[in-house]
Amino acid sequence: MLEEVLAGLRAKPKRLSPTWFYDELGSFLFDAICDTPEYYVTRVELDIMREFGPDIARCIGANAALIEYGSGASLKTRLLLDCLDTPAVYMPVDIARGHLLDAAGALARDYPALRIQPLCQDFTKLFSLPKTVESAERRVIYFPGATIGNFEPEKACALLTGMRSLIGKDGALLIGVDLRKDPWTLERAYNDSGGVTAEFNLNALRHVNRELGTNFALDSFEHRACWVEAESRVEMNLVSLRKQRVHVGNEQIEFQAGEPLRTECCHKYTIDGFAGLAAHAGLVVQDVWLDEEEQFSVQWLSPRTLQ
Ligand code: AVJ
Repeated sequence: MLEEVLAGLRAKPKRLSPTWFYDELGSFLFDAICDTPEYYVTRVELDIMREFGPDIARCIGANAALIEYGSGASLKTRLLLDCLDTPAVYMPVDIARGHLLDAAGALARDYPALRIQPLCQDFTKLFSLPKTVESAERRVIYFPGATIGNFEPEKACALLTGMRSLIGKDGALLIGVDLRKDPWTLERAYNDSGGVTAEFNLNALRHVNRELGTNFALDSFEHRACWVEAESRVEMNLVSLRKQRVHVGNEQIEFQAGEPLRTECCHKYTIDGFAGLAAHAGLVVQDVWLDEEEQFSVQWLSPRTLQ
């Protein structure tokens, strides 16, 4: 962890991985972001799942193994499970063990007939599947929440390629992709007026301080999120309010006044742009479900087959 953080802080511009947002307080703050009027992402995706759940379930079919990447609280999963025809097994994959097991436990209580097999794992790293999942009629990966947007296009492509090999030729991928829209809506979504996103962003420093014994002063950094057209993404930064030094391991990291530390990139796609990315990963978009205003998309992909 220390080495990874140090590498990011030595880089130019300085970076910190978005995974640092998610300690217990961070997960709570993220849920609070989802309740702000400005953050449309979760609300709109839930609307789509509510409206098209039965259609999506038909695509998935009966007896499928459902593998969810970055499962978190599994709220959208419930909407899906409610529509599914006898799923063979549900495998939530998440790096936060406590959160993963809590969510799995709650699901087990509400879906007593469902076989649940949680896996505590960083989904960006390779992993193998247990027999129950391997032997299901088909494997479907569910990757909701626009999390794919957190990866630079090249990394996103590598991740999709890994998913394709995990599902095999009969499998499929159900993925939530946030769409490009006017900059005002995008910037507002990451700068809510209640300051919840700012708290969430700063919490990454609190988390790093606790885990690595660093001494980031939370009051000398400021949240800034802005739309960067050339990269088609919202960039979240913590801007140093003064010239300062931070102890990290055995090093002193210097920040200039006004220097940004980038904590997250949220790439936004056009429908065609995402189809292009998927094609690079050997996947074909078969179906796209949208909300009325076309803010967000839930997409159904399958491996390209050679005829
Ligand atoms: C959970 C990664 C999809 O990128 O919109 C929300 C995280 N960051 N507000 C996103 C987030 C700031 C969110 N994802």
